Amino acid sequence: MKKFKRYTVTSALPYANGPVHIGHLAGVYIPSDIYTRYLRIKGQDVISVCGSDEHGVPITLKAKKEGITPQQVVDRYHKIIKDSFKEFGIEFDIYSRTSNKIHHETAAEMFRTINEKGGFIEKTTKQYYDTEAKQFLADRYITGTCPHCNYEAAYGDQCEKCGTSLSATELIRPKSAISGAKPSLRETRHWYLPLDKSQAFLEKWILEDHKDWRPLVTGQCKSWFQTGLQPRAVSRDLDWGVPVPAKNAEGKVLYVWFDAPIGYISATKEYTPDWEKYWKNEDTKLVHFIGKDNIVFHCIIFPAMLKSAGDYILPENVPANAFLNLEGNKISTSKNWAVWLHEYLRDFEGQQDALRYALTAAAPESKDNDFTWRDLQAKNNNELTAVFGNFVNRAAVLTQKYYNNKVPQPNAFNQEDEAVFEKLVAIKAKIENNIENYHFRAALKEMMQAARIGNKYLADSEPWKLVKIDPERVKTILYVALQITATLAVLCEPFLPFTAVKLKKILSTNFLNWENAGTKNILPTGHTIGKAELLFAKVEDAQIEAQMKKLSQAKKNNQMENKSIAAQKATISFEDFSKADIRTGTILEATKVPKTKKLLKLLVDTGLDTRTVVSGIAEYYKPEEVLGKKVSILINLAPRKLKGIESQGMILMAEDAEGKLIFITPQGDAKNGTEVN
Ligand code: B3M
Ligand code: ZN
Repeated sequence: MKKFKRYTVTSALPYANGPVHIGHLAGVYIPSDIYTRYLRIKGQDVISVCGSDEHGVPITLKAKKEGITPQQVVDRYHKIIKDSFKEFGIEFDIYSRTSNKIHHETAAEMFRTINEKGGFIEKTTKQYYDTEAKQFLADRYITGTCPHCNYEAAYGDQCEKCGTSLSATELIRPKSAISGAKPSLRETRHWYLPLDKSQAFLEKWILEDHKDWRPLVTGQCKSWFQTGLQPRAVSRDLDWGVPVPAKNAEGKVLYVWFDAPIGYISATKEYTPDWEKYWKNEDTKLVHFIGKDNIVFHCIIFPAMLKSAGDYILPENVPANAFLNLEGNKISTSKNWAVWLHEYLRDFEGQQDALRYALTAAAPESKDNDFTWRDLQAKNNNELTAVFGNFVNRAAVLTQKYYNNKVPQPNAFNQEDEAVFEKLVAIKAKIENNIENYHFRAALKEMMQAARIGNKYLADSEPWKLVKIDPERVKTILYVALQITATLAVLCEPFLPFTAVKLKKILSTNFLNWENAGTKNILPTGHTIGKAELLFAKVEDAQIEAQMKKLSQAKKNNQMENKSIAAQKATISFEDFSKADIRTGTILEATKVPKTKKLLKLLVDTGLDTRTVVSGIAEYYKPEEVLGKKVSILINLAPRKLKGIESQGMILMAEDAEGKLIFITPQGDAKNGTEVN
């Protein structure tokens, strides 16, 4: 393995169109913070850079909706996000923002460099234009029905329901997000990054040279490669963003995903004039912390940009996480189904480490995972408080009581004592190995194991009983216990930074470091420790109940909203209705459509014939569950191709408040082919 001299650690730039929630924390910011804190303690040269992503259509849309300027939107959220990170102990060396001058200059320069090297192609294509609003409709300015899963509110760049990345012209029934009008196509000229030309290089670099990347990451890259990389537009017709620095580029800005990752570089520039060593030196290890929805941008597009710009290093690893759910449901900003960091900090004052602990333990490192409030309470009360806190408190209080706060002189260590030290050394090595390989959950478990060992050591040896019978042995026991607490103060720092500070204060030390952690004399005999104080506060039932109440309120509001969304559609005539030919039928065969999450291919007996229908129900039904099912089927819907399969009809489904699809099954024994009127 290559030895690196320094580290550049980046964390995905949060969009400044809303506050940060626990999904962001668990997926990106806590892991990157653990990693960089660890490297700093080990004395490595490391910078951790981040900042607000202040361009892109979601921001201009929000501004429009609220009747304020995009700058006002980003100013508001930049402050909330920056302050809450700081209060939560996410320790960036710099938290910048992409509306900064230095970023505009850096992004423009990168564009110019690539352009001068002939790294772009220019193409004129037809794009949607809103004649009422008199503007082109980039990305989220356009919505419509997803051609893959039929979701009606898909965006021009992506369907959030099935995750497919789209181009606006693929949408069925496109609609302007500004005026609601049906857009028309107009010619426009843009710059494209010819990713197809980088495919061979990227494939080798990812699939051969970086076999150690997470399967989640490599898997997504592979599927992009299989489809074949396509040239990707890096400019947009918008008035919010970095103006394209080229001739004939009036009214055009850089695509947000072109400028945002350059934000890592501009942040570094803002941090130090010596920035080049963090971006252009082969001895620097570049690591991108991101969520799984950002994989293609960090593993394919940004590396292709860096490579065409020349002399930049590429990431050594991109440890992307899957998603964190909340109480069994997908976190959703629009449904307010989330735990917002700034609100947590207000509701759980001084309890940052409780959330850091719970989120690290539940980190979605290989697949989506769930966060529950009861779990946070249990982890805080039964593990942090009852094990870690209890142990430290006993050790400190007994030292105070028996030895006037001084670390006692130990006698010879017995087997148990030696075993404790051996275990601490092993734990420290496992933590190192796990963190260096981005296994933060496992690393956290090991750290907690050290606390468990301490707690058990005191519980088993019962110095409070022994003190009357064998005071000499008690000296050794407390000496050992104090060495464990001091080691814990070091080992817990990457995960529980607030606890580490408190613990160092209790131990009254400023000389602990990663090197001496786990040794037999990290805390020397005669050293005077400080006053014992409680490391963790309990999370009370009332706190949890208040949060659950908030969530159930959000659920109620959504149901009300859902009802209003499902309000009656425009009146149609009887003729209109009778055009629809709906029959009862039976599902004869069902198979999953390969490489999709949502689609089942069904063979349906309609009474008239048997035909193939592709249905977006795979998330709720396994093929074997729908075999033999009686259904209602619309049979005269114009056939259309889904994933290359011609679908000849539509199975009628109801969608409940949670989005689950339910079959409309005829009651009684309707023969196949019976008309539904
Ligand atoms: N702002 C998207 C996101 O939060 C985006 C990340 C940019 S990283 C360069 O998912
Ligand atoms: Zn879709």
